Amino acid sequence: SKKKYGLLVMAYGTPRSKEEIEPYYTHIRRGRKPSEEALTDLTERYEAIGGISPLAKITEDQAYGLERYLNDQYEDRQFKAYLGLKHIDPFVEDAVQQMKEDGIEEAVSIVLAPHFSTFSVKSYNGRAKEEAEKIGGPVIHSIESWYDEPKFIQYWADQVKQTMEKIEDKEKACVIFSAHSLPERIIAMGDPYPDQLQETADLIAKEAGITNYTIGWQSEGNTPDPWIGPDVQDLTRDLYNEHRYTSMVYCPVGFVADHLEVLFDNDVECKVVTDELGIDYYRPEMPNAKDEFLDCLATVVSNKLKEKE
Ligand code: FEC
Repeated sequence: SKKKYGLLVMAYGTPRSKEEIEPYYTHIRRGRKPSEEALTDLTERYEAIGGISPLAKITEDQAYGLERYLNDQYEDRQFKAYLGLKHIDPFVEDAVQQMKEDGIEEAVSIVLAPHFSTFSVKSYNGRAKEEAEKIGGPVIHSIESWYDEPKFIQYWADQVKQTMEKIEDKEKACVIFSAHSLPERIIAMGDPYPDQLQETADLIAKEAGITNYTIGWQSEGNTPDPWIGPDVQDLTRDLYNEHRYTSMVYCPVGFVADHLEVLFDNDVECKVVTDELGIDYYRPEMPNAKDEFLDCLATVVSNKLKEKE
């Protein structure tokens, strides 16, 4: 019979109802309740994108879609997907416990975010391994990053090319590749996150044949520490002032799904700036659970398994 193999898919998580916004936000803030004002602000952002984020469903479709792609590919083993979320149940630890209960001895883990950082990928993988050690759970082979996977680059290059076809004056269009900002102190800690975003941007630009592009940061948190910049909104104004671009193309390549940080921070907030400048706003489609993307993730996982065998 086929060997049972755990597939731990980790992602950020999102509130599934209005009632879940407060506990979710409290978890993000490491147990500190948000102020009434901050909670209202966040609730209004969810309302602006339709009440609740589409992320919960997309994350599930990605996890179970990836499981299906891997099971089609392998004859000797049966993958079983376990969803482990960072800020809402099922938490990363719940998924590890479930794997143990199901008798899984070995697993591979992937985070649904392409770039490594101590604040994101390292913390997901750390939580999974810590729980596994604590309960004598499965051996977990963790994928650290996949920002340069050729199928990932190809996905975005295709999206950029398709978007460029809609733009008449291509010389006057600029692409902004962005990721979630993080506190600046990660740079002093030698975190590879900013360099990985730059490399993703360079690879996509080369493949898509574009030269007007740059990287930027978005969605920075509401804390007193300095965050990595330039923020995509400020960057839009600076690029316009310097080059008089007439179209801006936003590629939030640090994310893989339609969610608040894209549907609000790009589609509402960046759009306010392009409207104010009187220029065109474009935001290519996110990978979500598209076939090309599930195939990309399956390649990342099978490369990891080949590497250790
Ligand atoms: O519900 C949705 O549709 C959106 C889900 C969502 C994703 C996401 C991705 C990332 N975050 C990262 C880091 C931080 C840091 C802080 C922070 C704060 C928030 C808040 C919400 C939120 N994040 Fe998030 N993030 C998403 C949602 N994030 C809501 C709280 C309100 C706000 O500040 O807007 C600051 C924490 C603090 O206060 O100390 C840091 C990173 C990613 C991308 C990687 C990943 O997906 O893991 C990094 C999706």
